[in-house]
Amino acid sequence: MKRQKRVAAIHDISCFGRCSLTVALPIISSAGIECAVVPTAVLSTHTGGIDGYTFHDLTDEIMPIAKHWKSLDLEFDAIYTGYLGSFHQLDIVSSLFDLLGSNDTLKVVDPVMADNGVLYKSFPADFPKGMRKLCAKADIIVPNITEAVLMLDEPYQEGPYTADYIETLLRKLGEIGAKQVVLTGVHFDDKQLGAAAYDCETGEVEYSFAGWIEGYYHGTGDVFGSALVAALLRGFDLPEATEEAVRFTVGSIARTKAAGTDIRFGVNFESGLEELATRLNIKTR
Ligand code: PXL
Repeated sequence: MKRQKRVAAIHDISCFGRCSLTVALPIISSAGIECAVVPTAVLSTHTGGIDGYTFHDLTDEIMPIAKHWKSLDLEFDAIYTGYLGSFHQLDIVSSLFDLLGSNDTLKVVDPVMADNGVLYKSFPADFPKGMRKLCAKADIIVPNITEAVLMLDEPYQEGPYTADYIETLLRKLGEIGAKQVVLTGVHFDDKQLGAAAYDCETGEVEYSFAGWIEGYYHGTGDVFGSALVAALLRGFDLPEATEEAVRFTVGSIARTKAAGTDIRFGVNFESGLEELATRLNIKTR
């Protein structure tokens, strides 16, 4: 039997609301991949539209956890980062990449900080500059369109977009330094929504779309990123992994919409895990 793949997922724990680690851990595990976690903070809920949340910062725990793992000679096939709450955390996670990453470690950075044209209110206006620096150390970055334009210091434009606009964005994102880019929130009309997978070396772009479901459902970026990481480690190439992540995310949104759940409570990804596991286990490398 092949050695089981191992991911280090570095996100906060939002105790309620299905995002960050409460999403990454089950999704990655369901694909048969070991998921070690570095919790960067504990919040009672995420910060997206829910007031009064508690927040306990764990920045000072990050390097001690990483150093202990290093002393155990643990190796990671991927390091996957999401919501990081401060410039200090960005710097620490950058050091963690150096400490725990090897040439064989896939570094996936989802620059979680904004959506729908606006920076989350917990971040200062210059935060995208710091996130851009971390993205430069990644192999794959997974921004949405808002995060992309903020890192490129460009104005946000509402969709629908043209292929020319998206591919120009992808090329500029490629110049940040990662080898591959997955841009989410891509739409050329109001019927389909999806993602573009871009290989910076070959310049190849592949799109994956699914039927558009109205409404802004919280945590979908983390569902998408986690499924993407899981598929990549199961041996899917970037366009294939992007397609799996789009399918899984849209399925999760559709179930949530059908149930009439509060959009702030995250999406029902749980009921899709069995199908995801079946689809991803088809390929093993
Ligand atoms: O899903 C992204 C996310 C993760 N963690 C926290 C958040 C958000 C988005 O608002 O607030 C704490």
